[in-house]
Amino acid sequence: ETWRYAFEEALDEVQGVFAQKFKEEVEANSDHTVQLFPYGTLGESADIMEQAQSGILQFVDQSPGFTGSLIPEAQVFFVPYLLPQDEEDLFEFFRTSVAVNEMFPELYADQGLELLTMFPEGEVCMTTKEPVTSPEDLNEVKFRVMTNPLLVESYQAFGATPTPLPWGEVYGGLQTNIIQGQENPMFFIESTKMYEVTDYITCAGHNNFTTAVMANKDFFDGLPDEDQLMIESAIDVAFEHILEYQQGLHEESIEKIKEAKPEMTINILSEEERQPFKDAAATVEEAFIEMTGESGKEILDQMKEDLNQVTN
Ligand code: 6CS
Repeated sequence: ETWRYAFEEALDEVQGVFAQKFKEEVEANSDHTVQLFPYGTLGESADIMEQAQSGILQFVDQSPGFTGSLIPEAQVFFVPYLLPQDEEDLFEFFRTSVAVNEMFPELYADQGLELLTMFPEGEVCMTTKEPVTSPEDLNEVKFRVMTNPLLVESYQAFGATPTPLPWGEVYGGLQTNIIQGQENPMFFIESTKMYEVTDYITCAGHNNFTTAVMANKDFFDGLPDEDQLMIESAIDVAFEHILEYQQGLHEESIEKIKEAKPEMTINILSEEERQPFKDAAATVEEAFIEMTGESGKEILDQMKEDLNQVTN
């Protein structure tokens, strides 16, 4: 049988590298084949999610940045400064988190999705046309965010004018000055040439990009046990592979950006400069609880407990 798997990035970007490893494992350990659909081949992120929910696709990678409208609790990944900056702690969190591995699967299941894994894609940095060292510098900056209300809340708290847009409109939007900023992990800033349409990169350490891979639930539930187990172990292999793949990727991407555009300014904010951004996080956390109620609060509390386990 051929299974169809779509994701939000190119084949040689992080989601694509994960998908290729998954495909390789499935094909080595079963008679099934996996057909990969990189970003753009089947539409935007929202389109591939619909296709996965309706069963046209068996597998989909959609980031919580876009899943927030479907599963509001998934927006927890946009509470600033919640995830640790230390890579080992972060990786261990995704491996062991009760919220990620036990609670979120139930919420995805309610939407007809079997959540297979969540993994980090790297520290998120801002790219803008003017320098940013404080929230004041974001004043009047139309800042593109993925389409979820909490991210809008975040950038409002950071002082900007948040503009939710699908990925496909970002490069052109920056080029034509409809927007003046966006955020993404360094590898993605490099691979999508964001440095061509912005002049400053600012890292405030406020988040790490999280993504999620899922299967259509009816499809998954209908599989024999041996196939389900085979898929789960292919996911485990791809998960460890993608963490290893990302070691040093942030720094390598910075080098490539500097090579492509020597005049690009890359600024890592100091602790002092980060403080006002950190102060804004409390408002965002409150907004998250307001939006998601008891269920969101439970997830947030569990996540904090899970984070405590890995950072202590
Ligand atoms: O910003 C975005 O919309 C995109 N960023 C990444 C790192 N992956 C896919 C997503 O569409």
